[in-house]
Amino acid sequence: MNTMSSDFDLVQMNGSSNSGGPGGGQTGDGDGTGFDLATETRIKTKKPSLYRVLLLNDDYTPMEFVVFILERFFNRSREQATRIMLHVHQKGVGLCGVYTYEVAETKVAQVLDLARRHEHPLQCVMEKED
Ligand code: TYC
Repeated sequence: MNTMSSDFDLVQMNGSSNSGGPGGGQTGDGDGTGFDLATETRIKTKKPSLYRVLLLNDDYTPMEFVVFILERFFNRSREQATRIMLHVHQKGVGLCGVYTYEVAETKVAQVLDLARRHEHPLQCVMEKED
């Protein structure tokens, strides 16, 4: 699944008096016909949307398992992982990291898969940043 647009879509702009923008372009009545048939190809760059990956608290998943998850899938140090785990334990929800769509989706799937294989009810979700 891919809902993101590319960072490097090529946009063809046919018509007269295109100007400016990344990549520049060629304009002008080069053939003496009085028509400007310049074609500009510019590189359209767009920042990808970002998604928060969140862990949810529950009463059964062992604290050490949550710390392990944060170390393994979210590249956290033992100290960071412990702090995040305790935050989730106390507040009910906590931030693991912020990623592009497919990376976030993969991390959620990895967490849910490992939790399910260990028969822990740990829940992990992603939400779009504004
Ligand atoms: N509340 C769990 C316990 O007391 C620990 C826990 C922390 C569970 C964070 C899930 O996302 C979680 N064992």
